[in-house]
Amino acid sequence: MYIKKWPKGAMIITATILLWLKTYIVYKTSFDIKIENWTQEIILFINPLSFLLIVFGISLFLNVKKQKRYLLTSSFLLSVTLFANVLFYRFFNDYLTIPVLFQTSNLNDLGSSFHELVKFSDAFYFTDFFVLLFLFKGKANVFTNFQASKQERKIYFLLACAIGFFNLGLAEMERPQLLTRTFDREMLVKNIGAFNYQLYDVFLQSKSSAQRAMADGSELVEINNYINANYQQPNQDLFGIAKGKNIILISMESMQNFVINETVNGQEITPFLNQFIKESYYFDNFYHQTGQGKTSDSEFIIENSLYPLSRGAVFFTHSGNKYSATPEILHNRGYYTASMHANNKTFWNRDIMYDSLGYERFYSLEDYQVNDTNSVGWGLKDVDFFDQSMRHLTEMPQPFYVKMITLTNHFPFELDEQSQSIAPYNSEDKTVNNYFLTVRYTDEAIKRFVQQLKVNGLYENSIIILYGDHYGISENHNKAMGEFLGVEITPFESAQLQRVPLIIHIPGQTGKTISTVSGQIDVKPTLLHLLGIETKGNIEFGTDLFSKEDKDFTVLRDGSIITKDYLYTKDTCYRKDTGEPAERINCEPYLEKAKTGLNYSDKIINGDLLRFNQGASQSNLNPK
Ligand code: GP9
Ligand code: MN
Repeated sequence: MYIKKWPKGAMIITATILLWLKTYIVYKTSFDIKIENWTQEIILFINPLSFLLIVFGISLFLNVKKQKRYLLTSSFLLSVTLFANVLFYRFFNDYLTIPVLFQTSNLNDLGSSFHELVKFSDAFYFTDFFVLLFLFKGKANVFTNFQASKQERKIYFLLACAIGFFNLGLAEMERPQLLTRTFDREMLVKNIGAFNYQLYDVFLQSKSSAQRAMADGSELVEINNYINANYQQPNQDLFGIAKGKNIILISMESMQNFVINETVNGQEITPFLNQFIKESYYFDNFYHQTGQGKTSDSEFIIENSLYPLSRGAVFFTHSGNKYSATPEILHNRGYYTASMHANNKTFWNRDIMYDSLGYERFYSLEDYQVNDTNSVGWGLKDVDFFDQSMRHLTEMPQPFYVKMITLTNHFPFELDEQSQSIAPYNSEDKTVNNYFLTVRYTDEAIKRFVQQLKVNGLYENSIIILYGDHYGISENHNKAMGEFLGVEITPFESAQLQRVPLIIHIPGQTGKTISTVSGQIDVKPTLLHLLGIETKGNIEFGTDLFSKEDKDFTVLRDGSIITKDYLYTKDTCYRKDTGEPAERINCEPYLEKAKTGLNYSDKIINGDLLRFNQGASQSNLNPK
């Protein structure tokens, strides 16, 4: 059979076109990339091209024999990278970063979630590779062997770079300062493409490693000035009101604020919390500020009053740093400190990080009896978790500071039928439907726990702080969420949905709802002041929530800003009362402040700057 050979160079072009088109199809089908105009669509379409041309172009330097092997291998590896991003996105609604890749212990534990994520049809993600394999190795070998001349290579790479610069130029027009403000991975992928993004991430990783090596304490002067300028006086009526009391901090998995005082099919979703907030301080404008580190980020923010990182989980990337976290401060003041969470102790690198945070004891999976009947989804059910934890609580020395992390209300929100006490929501979205069931279940578990605290005589001498760790319903579920809430989920609504409940119960205090705009970053100074510990001089980015000074400003990790009257997200300033876009100038004053705060916090973490600050903070002093 005579096969007509394709022109020289066709090999690279075929490999490029196949992967290029696939990448674009994956963008459109597997990621939720919002496109607002034609320029953005063009950017999205062309953004894989220059990268692929350059990578595949390397084959022009190889001898004829090695070219095919090189093209096949690189095409396969790039497809794997893309597919890994697809899987990661399904679960986290976010793109991969190198630090996250090394969190293999977490990936192992994904367990039940993993089955939900990988489908048989996923083999389609490699179609282009099989086509390439067939063209290269099959009988139909249509390619001419070709050794490029110096001149040809020059023209080729000049062209590839020109396409790259054209792409960057368009992107810079659409999104000024794209590379300097990388809080938002979606923007990056949308503008420079999934592959360049991954490359850029390698650059960021090396930069952060270099930062620690180069740091000396001098940056702290400037940071301290910023922090002192933002310090807020404690409320004297409440300062020290909880002195010597036990602290029970409960992290409520994926608990968003919209479920509070809300019903599904006419039934309350959180009947207990709705009661409990009446006898507690309840903050209904409180935002989570987590990034890729999810639960661990929330723990980090709450106990350090520092922002988490914009990529990766601090618990992994900087667990060896020096911190001055709440458990350490309280331990130095005679408290017994423990964390309780019925999951593998290595998940989120907790076993290592907890030492740096000052925990004396971590009650992890091995301290709980977990079997088929008392577990569901991610592991031990919340009711059993609290039951078993109670035994540890009653035996430990007082005063104690204990953090308890719930788990049942975790994606994909599985729950056995006997434990369901309300009917699911009725929409096309299974995740949203089931979310209410597990929230309702966790509410019940907390109710029983509080009853047990009373029975065991711990209720009256303990401060109970409940907070939602991060969102549970991602933007993948906007349609069903929109139905439930009766509004269209715009970027404005999405940002508002990042509110999580914060409930502080102080024995003897009557309840009050506080609507100040605030975030997880504010919990540490608030708690320390309640305990009568001064925080002036501490390196913390939050402020006391009970302070009488004006606050009403919070920053999310993606750079979104919420103030009393305005909300800034995805490069747009909105009026809060109407949700309509407002003049950018209204948000402008906060933008600079937010950026400075996030940058300083990053500097502290990347440079491990607190190691230069030993003994400086008052609250860290050991009074003994
Ligand atoms: C795992 C639990 C859940 O230990 O904290 O983690 P998440 O996926 O929510 O970060
Ligand atoms: Mn979580």
